[in-house]
Amino acid sequence: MDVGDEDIEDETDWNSICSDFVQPPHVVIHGGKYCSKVPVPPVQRVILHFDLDCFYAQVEMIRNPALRNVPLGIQQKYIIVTCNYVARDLGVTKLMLVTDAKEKCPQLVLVKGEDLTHYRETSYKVTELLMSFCPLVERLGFDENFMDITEMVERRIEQNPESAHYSYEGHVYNLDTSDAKVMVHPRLAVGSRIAAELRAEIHSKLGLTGCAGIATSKLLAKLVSGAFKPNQQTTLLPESVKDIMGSLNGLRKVPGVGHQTAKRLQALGLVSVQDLQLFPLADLVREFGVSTAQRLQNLALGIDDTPVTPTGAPQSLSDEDSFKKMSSTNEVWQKVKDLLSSILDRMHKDGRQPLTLRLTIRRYSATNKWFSRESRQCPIPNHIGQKITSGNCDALAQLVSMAMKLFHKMVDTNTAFHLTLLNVCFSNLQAKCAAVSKGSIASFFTHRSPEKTQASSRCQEDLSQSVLGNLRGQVGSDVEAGNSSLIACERGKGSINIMSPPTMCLPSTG
Ligand code: DCP
Ligand code: MG
Ligand code: MG
Repeated sequence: MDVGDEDIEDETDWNSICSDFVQPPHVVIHGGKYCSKVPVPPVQRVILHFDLDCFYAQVEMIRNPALRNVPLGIQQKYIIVTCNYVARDLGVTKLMLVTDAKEKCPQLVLVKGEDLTHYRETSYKVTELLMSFCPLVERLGFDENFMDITEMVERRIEQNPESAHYSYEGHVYNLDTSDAKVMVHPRLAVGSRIAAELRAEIHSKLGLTGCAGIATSKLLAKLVSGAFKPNQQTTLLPESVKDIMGSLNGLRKVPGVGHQTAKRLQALGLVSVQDLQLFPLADLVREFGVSTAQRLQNLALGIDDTPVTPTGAPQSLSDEDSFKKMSSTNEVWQKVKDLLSSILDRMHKDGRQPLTLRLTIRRYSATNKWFSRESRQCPIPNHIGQKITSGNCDALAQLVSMAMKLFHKMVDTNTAFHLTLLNVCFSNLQAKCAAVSKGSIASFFTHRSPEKTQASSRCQEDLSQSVLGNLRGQVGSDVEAGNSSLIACERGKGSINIMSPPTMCLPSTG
């Protein structure tokens, strides 16, 4: 799980190796307009990317409708992790310091967002709803889902060939849909209609609004989904791939190119997306090896053929907290106990039996602040595992003692120590029945009992959720560093901080 793997970054875990990339699209764009004589590749797949609007704020506004019309900020530690669009209109932005936000907008209403229980529940409801239309749904973080609707589109066109003549629903990237020259790609047009229907469904069933991107790959769907916000959708035509890639302001904006990779690219003199597009592949290969080099260059060209990989139930459950300084064994013991009792509750609801306990620490380091996690793990004896599953409270004391042994393996408490993060994790989750072992989100749900509000404010869920958990864990330290861009780069680090391939299956960079 270790976060040491910092090459898969951003909000995505572009973690599969792409062996057979498609060739770059042979597209010539004239002033951003489609020219019908130019050959473009046929639309092979139709991929949707959904991203909910101001997600945590929406969940809070649903829980308390009085918050709908006031500027609302969701606070974690000293940061506004998100805010509703009323607040955004008044100048508040995501990841603003609370003090700055209050200065900008004194009437800002703050709600604590450290307990992720409701966000997690709502997040899974969205995935589950989408899965009821098509099983090819892949979660990415708490508020994003990819969906491969190619078959749905084909079926619709077969059943109703007229639908292929539909125009686009919503926006078309960089094009004016009223312009007669806008080429209708039947599959994308039908895809845009399906996206609109799914968004309407999410709204009518769950009361949530969000944006969607419609394109031929995950990379492009993700890039285009935020073109118009909030509560809108945008289709990217193959003719505009070059435009959208060219519009990205720096390599870090390419999903899949994370902080570390960008640094290595910069060392080669590459800063812009175009730099990477044009860089001799052989030179890139020398630095990254063949597959990563090729993948990186393909990403820069907007090429991505990684599949939408349906998300299963989480492969592990973990919880963590970060702090400025922890330097006594007693404090560690108390924190480990708190974290364990929170995941014990979730593990019990999940119904599977964890076979492994892992403890992760982060020591203070002035030079390597973000990526210096260490962990130790041990098997959980069957009798304790069974207590966890059955909700027997005795398990807590035994697990705390196991975790403290792991702690002492890593930290010599006879000398001074300075920790900034603790994470406890149950992994190797063993299903009790076949339905769960299929690992579907739906079965994960089915086997969960109704969730109570958790007292702990630091729940973290592995799988894509660890993106946010990890990131959230960094927020406190980030405030100290005053560096919010690092927060963003940590997101993807979170997404790889898991036992099994988690989120977006675009290739990793390293
Ligand atoms: N989040 C977080 N810490 C961050 C970034 C995000 O806790 N550094 C949480 C809060 C967000 C949620 O993740 O509500 C989803 O993140 P998005 O980037 O999608 O932001 P929002 O959904 O809040 O807003 P938008 O409407 O811009 O998508
Ligand atoms: Mg969002
Ligand atoms: Mg998002």
